[in-house]
Amino acid sequence: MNSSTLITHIKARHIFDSRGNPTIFCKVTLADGAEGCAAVPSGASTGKYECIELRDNEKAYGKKGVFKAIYGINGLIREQLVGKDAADQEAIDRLLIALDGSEQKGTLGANALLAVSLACARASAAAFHQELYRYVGGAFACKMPIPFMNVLNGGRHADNGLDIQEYMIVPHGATSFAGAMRMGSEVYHALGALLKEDDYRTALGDEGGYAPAMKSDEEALRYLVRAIEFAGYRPGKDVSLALDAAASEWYSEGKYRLNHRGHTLKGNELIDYYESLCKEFPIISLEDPLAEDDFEGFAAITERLGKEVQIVGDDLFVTNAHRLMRGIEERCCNCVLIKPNQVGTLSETAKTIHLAKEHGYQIMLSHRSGETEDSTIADLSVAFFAGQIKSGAPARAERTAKYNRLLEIEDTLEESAQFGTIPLK
Ligand code: 2PG
Ligand code: MG
Repeated sequence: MNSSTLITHIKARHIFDSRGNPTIFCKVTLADGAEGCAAVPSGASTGKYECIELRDNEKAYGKKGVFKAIYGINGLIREQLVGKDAADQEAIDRLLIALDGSEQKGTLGANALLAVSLACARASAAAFHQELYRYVGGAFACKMPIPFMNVLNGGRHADNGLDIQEYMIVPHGATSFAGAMRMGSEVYHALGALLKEDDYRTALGDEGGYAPAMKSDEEALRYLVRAIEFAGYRPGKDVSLALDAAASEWYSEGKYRLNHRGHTLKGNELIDYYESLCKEFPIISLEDPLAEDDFEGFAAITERLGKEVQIVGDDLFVTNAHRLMRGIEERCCNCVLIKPNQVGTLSETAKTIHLAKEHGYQIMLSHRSGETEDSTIADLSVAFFAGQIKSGAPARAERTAKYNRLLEIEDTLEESAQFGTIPLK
């Protein structure tokens, strides 16, 4: 036990996220005066197996207040955690889980638990005078992730009628994180210019990407390829494409209803459709191509496309080690999306990552569509040697907070920094 890292105070209050909804900000103070703060994000296309985000469900803030969750932190959690060692992350997280006592963390709220869990890690890192990525990842944490930038928004993140939620560019041809950001930002602006030229609106969606009312997924993808070329890069060589279909949103009674296409598809027809998109466009990664309960469909698409294309489980796994274990057994996906707020504590996030790595899965750290200026996922991507991160477009402060933090880490690492590689295609 290290007496300087004992928790002396915990204080939570509410702040606003990028969609203008309340969320939790928490500060943990230790015996030596070190402090750590964390703010939690919030999703829109939330998986039904995610841990529960506790909201007040009262008139104020359109039922989205977080006062109950804050009350839990400033009451029971503070009472039980003061005097405990913030450097013992496992023990802190175990205690938080026990205090909540429910399967999906709906008693105190996964939002409350995560705010405290991350603030403890940050406070302890500060007490040891270490950067968070070093504190969590150790001396060899030097691998910079490839950014997956969502430059065209659809689905629940925009009101343009596009079925696919995220159209991402992946500048894997760069040799450094800074170089990848340059490519991504140039392509993003090229896309804006092309859309403007064709009289498409250039208003932005929730994740900072453009949200034009396009006729089809194919048209959106054609624009992305043109934007890559217009910016002077080679599609598929310097910059490739990735999609997050968020297909749970389309699923009902065994079928997938794609509003834009105006028809309903069976799982195998949807896989045919993805296969044709991957043939026509330089797509290297497909996230949530099928719905969260469709393990069979995920196994089928992984078998059919998984050697060439990364198949990412988000709503399917919800950063949960048990769900991932089932996916491993049933051969679903080859990459796991990691969102700490889906599971509620840093220790459980780490456990899922380690399980994924043991079984040869790739991992991608991820933001949520409702974000804050907190940049913890940037540090975690380096700490866990993730090699991949998605944090929206290279625009809007809540998105760039993560990218800018990674630029800072790369700059600090100097020669030791290594840039991620894409294992497929
Ligand atoms: C996703 C996320 C983040 P949301 O589906 O991957 O891009 O969206 O936070 O709305 O669940
Ligand atoms: Mg997703």
